Amino acid sequence: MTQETAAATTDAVLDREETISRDELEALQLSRLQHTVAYAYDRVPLYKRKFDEAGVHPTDLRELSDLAKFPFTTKEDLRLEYPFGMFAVPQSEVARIHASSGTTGRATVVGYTKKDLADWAKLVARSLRASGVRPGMKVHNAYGYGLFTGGMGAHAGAEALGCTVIPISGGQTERQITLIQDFKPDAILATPTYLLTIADAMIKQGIDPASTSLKYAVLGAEPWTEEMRHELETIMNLKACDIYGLSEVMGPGVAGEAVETQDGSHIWEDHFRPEIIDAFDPTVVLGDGEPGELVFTSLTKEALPIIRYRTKDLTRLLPGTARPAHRRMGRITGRSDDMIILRGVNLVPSQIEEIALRIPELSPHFQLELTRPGGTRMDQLTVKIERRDAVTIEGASAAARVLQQQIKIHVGSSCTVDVVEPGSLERSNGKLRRIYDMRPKG
Ligand code: DLL
Repeated sequence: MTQETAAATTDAVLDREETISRDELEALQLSRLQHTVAYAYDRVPLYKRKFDEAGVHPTDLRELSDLAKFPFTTKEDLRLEYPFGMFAVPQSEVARIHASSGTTGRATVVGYTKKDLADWAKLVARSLRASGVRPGMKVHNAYGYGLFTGGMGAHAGAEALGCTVIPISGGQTERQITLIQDFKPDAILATPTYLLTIADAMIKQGIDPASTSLKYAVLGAEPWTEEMRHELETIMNLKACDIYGLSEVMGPGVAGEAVETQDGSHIWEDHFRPEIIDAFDPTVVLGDGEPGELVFTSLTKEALPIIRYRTKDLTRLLPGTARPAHRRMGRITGRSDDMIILRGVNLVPSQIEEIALRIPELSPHFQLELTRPGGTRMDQLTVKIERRDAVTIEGASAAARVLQQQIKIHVGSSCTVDVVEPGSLERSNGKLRRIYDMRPKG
């Protein structure tokens, strides 16, 4: 697609950086990257130490591919430098702090200067606009507010775009439904599984989720599939687009999907330089189109510059379409640390979602239980999945057999499928936990 047609497919005024050529973008990336590595080296002792140990210096970065010479940054680095060791500015210049929940260890803390917050809001605004949201629209923001970057990040972006923001946060689903009915928002921002919870609760109240005022949903913070998009768009009668991001790199809005193409999120490459590496041999940087682990380097951040951050998210880079200069990312198929290795076969929850949603008797509500039955050393996977409301017990057991076979064919794992009553599995309030690992520890 040429730049002119890309701009013509949208009625919105785009940022200049959204319409520049790839050459211009890469020149901008190089100068920003050179600045960022020098800035990080000069201001953050951890980067100085790591660069020195690796025998690289910021002046070695002469072209974009030189980035591969620099060491990676991991979540562990942020944890070791807890809380503020990786900040590149004095605390008095830090305008806001966010943190990850720290369910798997110490929280990771991230900080923003005033300029970082303005850039973040601009990129979320850009993402929302790409997904169909326009100034003047009412936006129901159901991402959690607080230390999680979702709520406040999405909020600031919607405000910057010129929307009327309804800051409901996550949870209190009944209240969400009342406000959707009374305030008549045009767009909803939520995790895909929480939107499903809302739709489900509407149906229980006798409200048709397709009858609301909602026309756009901008969904992220957890993996979701094309099948889930189809499910949500159908039951809610809206357009659902992806938004991607992570706290360590910024928060939501690192990448956003265009509603006219719905073909994956465009990474806003004027602010972030992405790479894909082999998750098992990180020295190998893979080419566009090849699947691997996503790595980001920030290009403009002041409080927390981040160099080659290993996201653990598995995806691939694709050429830009609706925003030609900005590469897209394929769907996140999963996280390398969410991968179940079952008798030598790798499996991520999205694979189950994809297969299950093609079976009409089965709902998108499922969880994966890993056990090691007594006396054996064999891991056992049980897929617990709710049947759809109108399905009979016989229909459900036939569907269970189909799911089991399909998982065997497409994933290569043998598992048990347990089709359960509608409404019996835990519902999402935000990021949904899919995996329940009940294997003995150690
Ligand atoms: O989840 C930021 C965010 C908030 C993104 C709201 C989008 C919307 P963290 O809590 O740091 O930040 O979690 C980041 O969530 O590494 C991915 O594994 C996952 N993730 C985020 N967006 C997507 C997405 C926020 N669109 C981690 N698709 C990331 C798949 C996603 N996974």
